[in-house]
Amino acid sequence: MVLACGGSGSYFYFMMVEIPQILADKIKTAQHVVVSTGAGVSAESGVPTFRGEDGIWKKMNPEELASIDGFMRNPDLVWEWYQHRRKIVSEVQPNPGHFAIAEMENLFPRFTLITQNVDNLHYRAGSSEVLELHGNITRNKCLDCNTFYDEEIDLEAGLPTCSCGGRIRPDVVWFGEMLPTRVLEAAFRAAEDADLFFTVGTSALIQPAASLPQIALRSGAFVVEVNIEPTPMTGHVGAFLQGKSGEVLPRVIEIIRGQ
Ligand code: BJW
Ligand code: ZN
Repeated sequence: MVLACGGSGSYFYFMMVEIPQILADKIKTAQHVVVSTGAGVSAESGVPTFRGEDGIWKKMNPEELASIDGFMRNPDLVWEWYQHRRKIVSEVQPNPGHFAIAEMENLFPRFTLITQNVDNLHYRAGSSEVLELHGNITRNKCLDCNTFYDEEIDLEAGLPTCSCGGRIRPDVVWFGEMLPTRVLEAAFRAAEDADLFFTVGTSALIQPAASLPQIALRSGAFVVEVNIEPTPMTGHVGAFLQGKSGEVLPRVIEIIRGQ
């Protein structure tokens, strides 16, 4: 809500986060709360989102950078891009949205956090368990034998290879690739079981992540969307809280705490 007040011909605008009463009531009785996040939750930390005017895919081609075919064609380019993004995520800090979500896990009988983000910021904010649907940019794995490698990559030493001879790649999920089965199954189960489901900072376009709030809706959950702008989910949710997650979610915490 935008509140305008003024005097002597000048106006000052204050953004206020208005939490509808129905959501405040759901919050008080919720048994299993699920939060599912996308790139928007990290935008206020300075991590670029993918779509929209300033999104990564405005300047970069997802088929070249986020697909196995692109990696096989030009591994140097893909590695350089991931090393660049690793530098970004290592230099930024979690924001009040991440911290509010981390706090939520102590405030409900059951809580599940699901993210499409690979930036590790939920863990850095203190969340204890995160269902990372699209992997984690801080890890690497072998393309052939799936061995994980935690060591830092130095591209000046050449492209990294596994002891089996296979190519090492970032442990993230590219287009056309299956999501990690156990993580995805756990996310589906949580969406089916949730009675209050928050979808935060995602354009709700990428499957299968985009189907999670729909599953929650079909299973009877109250679904809340937090986003700076409407998405294909907006017309279906119980409440749309338009605003930055770093401002809206701390307000939700105040409601949970009864303030
Ligand atoms: C704020 C904010 C603030 C800003 N506060 N909000 C046809 C052909 C081929 C494939 C498909 C097809 N149809 C469907 C598919 C499947 C495909 C898909 O969904 N494609 C779509 C294009 C339709 N999906 C897949 O391929 C997945 N695998 C799969 O389905 O396997 C089975 C299968 C295989 C083959 C065929 C069919 C089925 C895998 C998807 C992997 C996605 N990978 C990426 C890259 C990860 C690695 C990396 O980071 O490098 O994941 S792409 C990118 O998009 C990244 C994200 O996790 C993902 C979602 O983006 P997200 O988080 O929603 O970000 P944005 O930027 O889109 O939105 C940000 C939002 O925040 C906006 O709404 C803003 O308004 C908002 N915002 N600031 C609150 N401060
Ligand atoms: Zn290997």
